[in-house]
Amino acid sequence: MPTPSSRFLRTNLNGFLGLGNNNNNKQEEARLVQEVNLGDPVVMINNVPTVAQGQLSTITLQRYLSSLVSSDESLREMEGLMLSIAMACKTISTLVNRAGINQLTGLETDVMGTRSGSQSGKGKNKAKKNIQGEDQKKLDVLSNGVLKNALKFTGKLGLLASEEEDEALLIESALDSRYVAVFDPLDGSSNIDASICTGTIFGVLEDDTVELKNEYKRNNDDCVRNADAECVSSTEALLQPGSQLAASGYCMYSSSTILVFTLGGSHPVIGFTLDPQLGEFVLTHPNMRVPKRGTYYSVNEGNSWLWDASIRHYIDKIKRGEGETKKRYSSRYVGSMVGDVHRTLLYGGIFGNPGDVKHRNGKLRLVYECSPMSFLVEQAGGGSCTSDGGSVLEVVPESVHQRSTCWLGSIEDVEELRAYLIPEETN
Ligand code: FBP
Repeated sequence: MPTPSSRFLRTNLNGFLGLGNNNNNKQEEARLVQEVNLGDPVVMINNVPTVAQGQLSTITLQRYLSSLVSSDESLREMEGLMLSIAMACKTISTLVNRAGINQLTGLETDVMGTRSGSQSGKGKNKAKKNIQGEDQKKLDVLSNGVLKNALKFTGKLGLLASEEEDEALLIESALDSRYVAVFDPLDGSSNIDASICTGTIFGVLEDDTVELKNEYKRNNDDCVRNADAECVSSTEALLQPGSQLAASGYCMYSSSTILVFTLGGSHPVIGFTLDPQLGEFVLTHPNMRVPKRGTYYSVNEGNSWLWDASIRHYIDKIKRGEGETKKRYSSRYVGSMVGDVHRTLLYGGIFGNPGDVKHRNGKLRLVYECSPMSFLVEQAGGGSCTSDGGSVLEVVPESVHQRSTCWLGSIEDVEELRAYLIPEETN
């Protein structure tokens, strides 16, 4: 991981700390350069990094993770995975920021006609679609490539699934690794050409992956390959309920680039902001907790006429201030799950993609959108449920790209909603 040059830090830290150029300050500056780069292990209380006021941003992601590993060696592989995910998110952040400059907006297309040898040679551009029939944006495909390769090269993953890959991919060089990963490389990409916030969502599952090896062996040490000669897999290793996640998170590309994740168990939900000067993710949110109750609801009301009556009733009540708090709720909806969930994590309230008579299971995908985000929000003290009031984290996926309804946010708001979703007799 590239570290900022000490000359860069010297010039900037002097200004940042108002240090002159005499010797004592040089020692102070050298101590801080050391501290920012690697520095002493971070003081952790219950796995929450605890630093003096104003010192947060001296803790880089690398330093936080190496401190975790120094007290828990079993996290070594996860450290490598998270650093690679962070590196990929930095790259995607640059691609997104420069999309207009580098002509990376718009759809990924196939030139039709030339392939079928038309005389004119001038083929018609046709939008490429992913397996769900959605048009792929150029940045969907690019981000997918960046994250896929970053994860592959860790050597710590045997299998991965992405919104932009038709099938799960087996990583031949790491068949006996401990982890498998799922991700949505650029969520909310329908907003990308308007430079509205988008994000990357990821989840890491543990799996003995013996099955992977067996599948490979069954194919005479080979596998079925896709057009890019990658190994596709039909294994069930990825079809685990969200409650089995070992880690999950997102990276939001907006006015800031913010990486938020949890390693589950007794680990907090933690946030790092990309410092464009240092080129490093630095700690800004050491222990994210969703407020117990909020005053915002975040859902695409354009579909309200198609919703189940119970959902329309709930939204109507909280809008009018006739809900449990008697406070009137305001609507906030970006249309990018990462942006809407990040705001809900910080300010409270409830976000949902409820499904409706036309799309029973809503628009979001269970394995790499709903499960990782519900795992994160529940780890931060919030709640989540499906539109029938059940637990998102207990839904066992039947396929990698299956859709699921999904609500998440402040625990009291989710509980209030569930009272509308679950008929009286079962309450
Ligand atoms: P993708 O871009 O990953 O397909 O994301 C789906 C998404 O854009 C979510 O980010 C967002 O919450 C939802 O769809 C918006 O759905 P709708 O258009 O129904 O409001």
